[in-house]
Amino acid sequence: MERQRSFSFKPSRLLVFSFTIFSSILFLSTFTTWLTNYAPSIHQQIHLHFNTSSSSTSTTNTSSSSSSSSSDVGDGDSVALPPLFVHSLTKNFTVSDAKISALIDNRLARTQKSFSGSKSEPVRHHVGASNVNFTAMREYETSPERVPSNEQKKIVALDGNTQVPFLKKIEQKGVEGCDLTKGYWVFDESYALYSKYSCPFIDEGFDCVGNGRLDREYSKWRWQPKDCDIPRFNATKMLELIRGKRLVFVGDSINRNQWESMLCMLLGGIKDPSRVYETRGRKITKEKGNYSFRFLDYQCTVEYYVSHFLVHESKARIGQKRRPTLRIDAIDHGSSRWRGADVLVFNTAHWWSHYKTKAGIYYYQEGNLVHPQLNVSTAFRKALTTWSSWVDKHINHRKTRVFFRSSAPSHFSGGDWNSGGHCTEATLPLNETLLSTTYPEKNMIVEQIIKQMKTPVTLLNITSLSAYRIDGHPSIYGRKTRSSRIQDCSHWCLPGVPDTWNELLYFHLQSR
Ligand SMILES: *[C@@H]1O[C@H](CO)[C@@H](O)[C@H](O)[C@H]1NC(C)=O
Ligand SMILES: *[C@@H]1O[C@H](CO)[C@@H](O)[C@H](O)[C@H]1NC(C)=O
Ligand SMILES: *[C@@H]1O[C@H](CO)[C@@H](O)[C@H](O)[C@H]1NC(C)=O
Ligand SMILES: *[C@@H]1O[C@H](CO)[C@@H](O)[C@H](O)[C@H]1NC(C)=O
Ligand SMILES: *[C@@H]1O[C@H](CO)[C@@H](O)[C@H](O)[C@H]1NC(C)=O
Ligand SMILES: *[C@@H]1O[C@H](CO)[C@@H](O)[C@H](O)[C@H]1NC(C)=O
Ligand SMILES: *[C@@H]1O[C@H](CO)[C@@H](O)[C@H](O)[C@H]1NC(C)=O
Ligand SMILES: *[C@@H]1O[C@H](CO)[C@@H](O)[C@H](O)[C@H]1NC(C)=O
Ligand SMILES: CC(=O)N[C@H]1CO[C@H](CO)[C@@H](O)[C@@H]1O
Repeated sequence: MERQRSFSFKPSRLLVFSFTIFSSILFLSTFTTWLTNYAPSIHQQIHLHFNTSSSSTSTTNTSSSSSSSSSDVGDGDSVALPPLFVHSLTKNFTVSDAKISALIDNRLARTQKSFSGSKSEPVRHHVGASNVNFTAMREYETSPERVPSNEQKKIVALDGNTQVPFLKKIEQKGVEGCDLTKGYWVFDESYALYSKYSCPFIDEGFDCVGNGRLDREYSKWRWQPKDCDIPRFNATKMLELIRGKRLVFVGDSINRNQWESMLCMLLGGIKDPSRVYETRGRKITKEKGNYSFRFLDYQCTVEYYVSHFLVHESKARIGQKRRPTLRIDAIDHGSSRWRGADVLVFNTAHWWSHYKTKAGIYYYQEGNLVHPQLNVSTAFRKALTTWSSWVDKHINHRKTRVFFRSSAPSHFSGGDWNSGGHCTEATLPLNETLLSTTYPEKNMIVEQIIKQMKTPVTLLNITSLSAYRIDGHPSIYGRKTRSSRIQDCSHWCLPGVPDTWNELLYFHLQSR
């Protein structure tokens, strides 16, 4: 009875029925139009990937990437460099979750092959034309939370030859007293944590993909400490940790690098990106050094203040002229904006160079005295002492967690940053034997000063682990208009190495 009644076509039901049909059609056609509009970028993507693989033939010569370049990439489907979104943006398009997991499996299997170095026959896959659920793919691509299960992950050792199935569940090994700085980089297909396409905050200098860099391996290495595991970054958890708080980065452009990475990583935990904005509507550029991004859903801000030296850049009359000096006895005047932060991440290092400090000649100033000459180490120590006194005086360590990030290594070979130094040929991390073993003196000074402070300061000791990552710099991909004469082997592509620094920061914040 009931059933019969429900199937009878009353006029009102007919109306509802036709309306449903109509809106479905409307939705479908809108959707189709939308997809059609996406088409140009699809082709560009596929084109890029085609070039990627062929270019790796000529530029890399390692066991891992040469094997990938031997594979057939004729259908535009990338073998070694597989960001998922490439496959997802196809015009013909049905929705099926089963196909997605098949695609991911497939993709992982292929990548494993390409990195095992044992594959000799060309691989011919037509995954590029697969039909996928776009929503699901985007989520996979952009959200750090969506990880393929552990069974699907593989570890590839640095040399690319040994391959260890990663079958065990990630169990948190004991982290008490674990030295996070000792370990190795493992190739992990489930990284990067975000992409250029999911994060609008990457500025030109770090946007290697946007500037034409074709290889992607550099964004897929995960730092594995020898004696413990660090948890994968969980954006939701991190946002919970800083709910209602101010997370503030203060330092040079390498800290801006890390800050932008943090913005991108956190965005993975936000459903509506329009609820993340710069409080004064500023766009990130190299020049302005003053940003505060608000995450409305968590009532927190993630801020960056430029300060090359942490102390005050000033001017003084020397002879006839007013010349720039550095007040190593006075904190940066921007410091009023650092106060009241809940998490502070400082750094300074790169600007303390012969070149940028006028060789220390009539540059460093204390009170009215401009030192005729002072060596960098002495000046650096004095400046950091000024910084440490400021922190001890103005920071309430019960409210604020203070970090100091150790210096990040540069990788110029054949010259310096301003004399033809380069790093563009590197697409894989350095092998242990090639690491420079000299530990920077500035880090030792930082360490000594932190030890004497009243305020507990956590050293984010990223120097040694980053030293492997010669492959992580923008090199010639630090700007849209490429010039091979000046390369950037100091900053880092995003996504990339600074994401790891932030995972360490997350680890420290979380495990208090
Ligand atoms: C690549 O490596 C092979 C063997 O290691 C070597 O013979 C060849 O010269 C290298 N090619 C380039 C371009 O470096
Ligand atoms: C889907 O697209 C692929 C490649 O673009 C093509 O080979 C295939 O025929 C298309 N299928 C349909 C049903 O349009
Ligand atoms: C597509 O994927 C999303 C995310 O997993 C899911 O919510 C949605 O139901 C899927 N759509 C269909 C029609 O399966
Ligand atoms: C991330 O953290 C949130 C909140 O604690 C939790 O619900 C979620 O399961 C976590 N995601 C992963 C992948 O662990
Ligand atoms: C590092 O490189 C050297 C020389 O190329 C090689 O002999 C050594 O096996 C490599 N070590 C590792 C851990 O790959
Ligand atoms: C940072 O890590 C490196 C590598 O383990 C170590 O040699 C150095 O002493 C550490 N520095 C500090 C201040 O802990
Ligand atoms: C940062 O912003 C404040 C307030 O808008 C301004 O007074 C200050 O000069 C800015 N500092 C820099 C380095 O842009
Ligand atoms: C800098 O000066 C100090 C004290 O005069 C001296 O001990 C140190 O060796 C000097 N460092 C350099 C790099 O010249
Ligand atoms: C940017 C770039 O290298 N583009 C090349 C991609 O590959 C095609 C065909 O191999 C070349 O014609 C493009 O110049």
